[in-house]
Amino acid sequence: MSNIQKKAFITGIRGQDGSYLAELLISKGYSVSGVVKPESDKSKSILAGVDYIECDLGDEEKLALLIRELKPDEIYNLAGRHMRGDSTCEDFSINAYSPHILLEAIRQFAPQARFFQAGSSEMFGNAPPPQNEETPFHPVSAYGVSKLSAFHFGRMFRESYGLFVSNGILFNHESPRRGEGFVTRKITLGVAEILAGKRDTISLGNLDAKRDWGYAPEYVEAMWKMLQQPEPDDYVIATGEVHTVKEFVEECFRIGGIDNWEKYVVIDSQYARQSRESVCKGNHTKAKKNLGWEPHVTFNELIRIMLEADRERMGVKLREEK
Ligand code: F7E
Repeated sequence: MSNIQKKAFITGIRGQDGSYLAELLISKGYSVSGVVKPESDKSKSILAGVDYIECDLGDEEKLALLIRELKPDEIYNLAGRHMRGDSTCEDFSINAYSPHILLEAIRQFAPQARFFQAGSSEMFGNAPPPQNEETPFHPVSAYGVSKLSAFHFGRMFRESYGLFVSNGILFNHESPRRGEGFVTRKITLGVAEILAGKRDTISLGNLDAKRDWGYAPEYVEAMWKMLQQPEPDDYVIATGEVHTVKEFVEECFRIGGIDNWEKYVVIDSQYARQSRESVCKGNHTKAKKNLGWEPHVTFNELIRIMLEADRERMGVKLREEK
């Protein structure tokens, strides 16, 4: 990097990915700013050296002003709303339309900026696995449709206006910072609480659901790499390995040293998805070839990292692996 400090701007900076990315960029010498919801808890996930700016992602004027004043070198759009059964028009708009607002502001006020858009494997939906960048999208959820709209806005600004826009098509990625409503964290936290004697069971939806789960800090590294390329492009970021929720549960209880996991797991239909679930398994060959990116943390290591962190939060240690 040259002596001039690069400026990065991140939406969703307090989320799992945003916080890891901010840490990565600070370690690389960037000045980092990011938007947070005006009404959000000010004490949550504060990182030294980051400038947190209150701005609603639907506020076109303020976003444009921020881009005009900051003139960031790199913009990472990680903000998103998880849309399950009870999602709203506002959720859809945050996922689908805020990228358009940002891109329009970049076009007008910072056309040299490089833009990363966080897409999702849910854009593939029913497309047969394994999916790569050539696989036709076939979303089967409102969330997938919203993310696909953002993807196309990105491509459109790249092709029509020559902006540097790269889309990451991110498969599930987890960490100790994952929200507690996601299945992986629900399981690791649940097992840690069982071990600490704070609960007796974990209630889950569908144990047969399959996911391609990777480790979030590696996925934010891929985002950064995309914006360091000579040309913008779109990349699948995935492990290429699929596991069931049941396998995650079994492995988590095993690492925790608890036999007979079935005794502790309750199936509760309120946690099952209403619609048919798709199977996503990503092929990251292009990312490996162009970005030199590949995942290193295995399924087993991911679970151990997450369980260890949840155990530590409860002040109890995990047994050593034989
Ligand atoms: O579900 C099954 C559930 O909620 C994973 C987001 O990052 O990845 C994430 O979305 C699987 C599903 O994540 C429970 O049916 C079973 O098959 O952890 P999740 P998600 O919906 O895959 C995609 C790629 C994104 O882009 C999203 O932003 O686990 N499952 N039992 C359960 N899921 C939950 N939440 N709770 C259960 O009790």
